[in-house]
Amino acid sequence: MPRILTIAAAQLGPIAKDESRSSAVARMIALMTHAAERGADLVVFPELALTTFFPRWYMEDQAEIDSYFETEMPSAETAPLFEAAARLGVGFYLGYAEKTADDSGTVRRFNTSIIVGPDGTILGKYRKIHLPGHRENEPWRAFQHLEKRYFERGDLGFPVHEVFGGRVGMCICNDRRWPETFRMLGLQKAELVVLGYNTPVHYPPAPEHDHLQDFHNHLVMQAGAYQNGTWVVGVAKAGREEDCDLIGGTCIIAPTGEIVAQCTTLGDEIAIAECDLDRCREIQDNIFNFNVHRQPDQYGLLTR
Ligand code: ING
Repeated sequence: MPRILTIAAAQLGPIAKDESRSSAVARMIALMTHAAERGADLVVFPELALTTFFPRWYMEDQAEIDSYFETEMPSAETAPLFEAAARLGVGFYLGYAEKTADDSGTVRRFNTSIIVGPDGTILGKYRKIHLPGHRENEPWRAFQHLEKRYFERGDLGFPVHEVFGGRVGMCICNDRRWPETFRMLGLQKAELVVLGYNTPVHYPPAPEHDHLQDFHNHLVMQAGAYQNGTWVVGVAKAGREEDCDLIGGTCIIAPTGEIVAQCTTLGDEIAIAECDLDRCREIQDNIFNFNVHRQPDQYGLLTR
């Protein structure tokens, strides 16, 4: 019996600074409903999908910063998304800013994603490990990228969850650029990696690469898929958001590295594909059969 998972990549267009969570949730429910009508089992939303990409601004007032974080999941504003998922019988991946307190009462803040089952229960959580950008205000930039200021590095590692009949891993945005991310998940035999991203067209430290953002976006996800024999679904928050152009390029990639579906606009749009999880075997049992071909004793530098 083939393990076919119908996955919808649910791209969001811009979320305005003053747009409510309820508005973003309503937009996501509309996409989820459309995806369910087309047979989706799993819907993947972007990184930080409940608010505008707030790390683009330097803020000092912690209350203002915290207004972009969720202290509970689901909350009153996000519960309708969980209820829609349960009603439609679909699971989903959601990226959001997580504010929590650890056992000692210390407040922690992470760039987080969760995977939620078709009954609305949270099946897994990931906290972003590769935080790009910078920590201090850098006025020379057209816009800031202060993820290192507003978030802590994730502390959950790169877990793979047995969900939706397969082995599913998560990552977030900049994580996808690092081969280590996909290899950590690949070494756990991930069959599907789901991720969201907010990627500006303009990269202030190297503007000569601005025209390459779409190429680099697909390059790293296609490589990650092929080199680990896993499906990859990458979902953008796209479009001109508060005067910052974000790339689209939302896509579903097979374990062969082929893009099998992608969005073609910079707005709210789904791309959908039937993903045969057993196709991972074509790669994981052959060209990238780690047990047979990989030489970890030669790779000491990788973790030194
Ligand atoms: N955004 C960007 C990303 O890694 C970036 C940051 C943009 C890095 C362009 C390099 C080039 O896609 C997030 N949120 O990580």
